[in-house]
Amino acid sequence: MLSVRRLFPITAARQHERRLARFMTIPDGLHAAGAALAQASHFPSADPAARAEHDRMANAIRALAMDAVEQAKSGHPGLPMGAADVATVLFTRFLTFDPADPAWPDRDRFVLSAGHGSMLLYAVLHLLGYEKMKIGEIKRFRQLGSLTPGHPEHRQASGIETTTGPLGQGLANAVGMAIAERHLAALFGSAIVDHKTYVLASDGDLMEGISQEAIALAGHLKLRKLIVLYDDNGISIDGPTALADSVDQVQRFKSAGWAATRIDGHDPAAIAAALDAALESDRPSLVACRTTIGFGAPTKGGTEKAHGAPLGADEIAAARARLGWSAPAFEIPASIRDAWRAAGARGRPARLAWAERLAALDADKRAEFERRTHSELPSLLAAAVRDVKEKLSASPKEIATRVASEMALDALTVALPEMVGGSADLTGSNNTRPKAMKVLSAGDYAGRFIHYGVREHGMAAAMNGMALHGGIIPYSGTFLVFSDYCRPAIRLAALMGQRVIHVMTHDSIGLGEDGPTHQPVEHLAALRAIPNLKVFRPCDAVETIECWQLALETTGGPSVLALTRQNVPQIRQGFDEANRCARGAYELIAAPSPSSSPRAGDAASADVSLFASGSEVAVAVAARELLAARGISARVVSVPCFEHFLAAPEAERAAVIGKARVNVAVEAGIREGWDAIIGSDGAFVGMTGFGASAPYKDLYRHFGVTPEKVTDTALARLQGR
Ligand SMILES: Cc1ncc(C[n+]2csc(CCOP(=O)(O)OP(=O)(O)O)c2C)c(N)n1
Repeated sequence: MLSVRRLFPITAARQHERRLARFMTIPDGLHAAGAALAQASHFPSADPAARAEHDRMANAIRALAMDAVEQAKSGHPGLPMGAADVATVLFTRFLTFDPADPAWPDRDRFVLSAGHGSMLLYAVLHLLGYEKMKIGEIKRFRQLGSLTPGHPEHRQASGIETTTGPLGQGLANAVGMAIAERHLAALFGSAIVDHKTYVLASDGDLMEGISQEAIALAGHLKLRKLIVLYDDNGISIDGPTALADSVDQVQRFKSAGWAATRIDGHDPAAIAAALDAALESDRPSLVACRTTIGFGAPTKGGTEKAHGAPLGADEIAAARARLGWSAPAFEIPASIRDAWRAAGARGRPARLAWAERLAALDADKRAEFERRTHSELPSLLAAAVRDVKEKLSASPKEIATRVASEMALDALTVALPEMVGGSADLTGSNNTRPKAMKVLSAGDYAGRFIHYGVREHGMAAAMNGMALHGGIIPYSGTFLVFSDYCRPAIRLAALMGQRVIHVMTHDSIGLGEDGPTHQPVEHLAALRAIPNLKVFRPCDAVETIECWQLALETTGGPSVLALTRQNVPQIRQGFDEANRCARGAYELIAAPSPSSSPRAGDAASADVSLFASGSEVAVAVAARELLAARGISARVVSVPCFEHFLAAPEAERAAVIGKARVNVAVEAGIREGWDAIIGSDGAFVGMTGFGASAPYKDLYRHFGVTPEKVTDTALARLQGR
């Protein structure tokens, strides 16, 4: 049947239409079953009135999707129309939530991974009675400033759990949400944390590579409360999915450790039965729901023509007739609206009962739960940072910044129990697992360290899901060069303003022998180009703990900590309470005293300002000495975070940049981005192409990222002035 259907989707569409026609002849009076439908525990498949009521409720989604896309003159009607039956059963009978409190921590999560079908979500939220999702928002679909952008954008207040659009991300976010649920349930008990994560995923979601990383991790961790409804319509943009795909998704999920089944996605009884079974499963569940894209549209339904364009007035009129939908555009008949509202009201008693259980919880535990769900940092953070700094001041360390990061984590993860760490199979290299941290596994969800496997993309997207879920600060590790494998998820974390922290070690040619495949060159610049992402590159152990503190305090966005493999000297000596990295760039070493140069002594009159980040700060410090030996005064400015620096007031920035005759920056990466600090007339010492395989000191010499090169560059510039 599958192959016939995929080869002849229109035939399949017609079959669905015929079945639909059987239900559309029921006269209006029989629809009075209304809200009673929402009360039943199982779908009364034998009850024609209840079935008709279901159809009318599902058709409300279809009508709103057709109308909104038509009015916007763009959008995707096919998925909302095809998946309307699935969504109706899920939202009216299974999902636990309360529109009156969209952020209720113990609500079930729903992720529309196929974000292009956004009108499905907007229609459902409107129908259920989410306060902010008024009909005016539906009418302003895809317009500037509306709550109904082209793809769903995370807004907890209006019930959108995550931003989706790049296919596959939502599914992987949901895995993170399901991990968060299991973890918090293990800590706070199932009376306080006990909810499901539902996903609606499309063919495209499951074709994307990230889906494999996500489902493999979910299966391994036995995330039994994760339920994926697959909108198995066999159509994508180019036509039948058979053009490019012949995977048996049910088998694929099964082999990843999931329970998986295939049903008719237009049969509410089958949908309900599959969901009932999924709720009993000891594994995550896939329900592949056979649907017809654009269900109801007479000529475009079942074809790619329904996917991503308005159906047109004639097709909409014909679809309305077929569906038995006579209400004008954007109008929902009162009986149907009431039935949806009744479904929306289902969760209120559960929420109130939960609030009572929370109130009855031990006071300390309750305070901790609330602190974590409100993203409040504990007061212990400052003390932990101070403690590490004092230790480093008493006994300075020449260590790699990745090792300094481990030292920081040893202290921070004790102070912040909400930190959940991990690594994409580079735990020993990334130094992200403090010795005392237990592993989170299917047998122990209370653990706090996740072995993500070699799955950088899935890891980064799951971290977004954990942050979105709340109660957790996810951090993890990989090599900086593999930030490319995480980039789509990091970009979404930045767009959504989610606090996730990526430890990315082996941050330059300084990693040495692994060679150019592993040596990031353009990555710092590429990451700095992402809006609302902070890229920290500390120069030593003291800056490392300071950058960690700043990343943790950045509640409104993600951070990357770029850390060295190789040892670096501790340049920051002596105890300094202030977090100097908070300024993004600061004068680390002033120009030498005036005795060695008539121009020396202050930022304004130094001959040379040397700017550097990370391991190259030590290069700049050595260059300063070489210049001093030649009677040239140079100051060193450490630049651990462009984003903090560029956000500082102009006068502050000008003071840090100074007025030396020559500005030179040194970083073992490409120049891109540095002009904002050194000016387009500044000199840059760094990389212009890929690295090479050799011991790292040889590489620094080979590529000229050395104190001598910095010195020569500065001298040449001074002579040219
Ligand atoms: C990562 C990514 N690549 C490409 C797209 C563009 N795109 C949007 S929907 C889609 C495929 C549509 O097929 P399917 O997922 O089956 O959705 P349906 O046609 O059933 O609505 C594509 C390629 C995207 N949104 N994300």
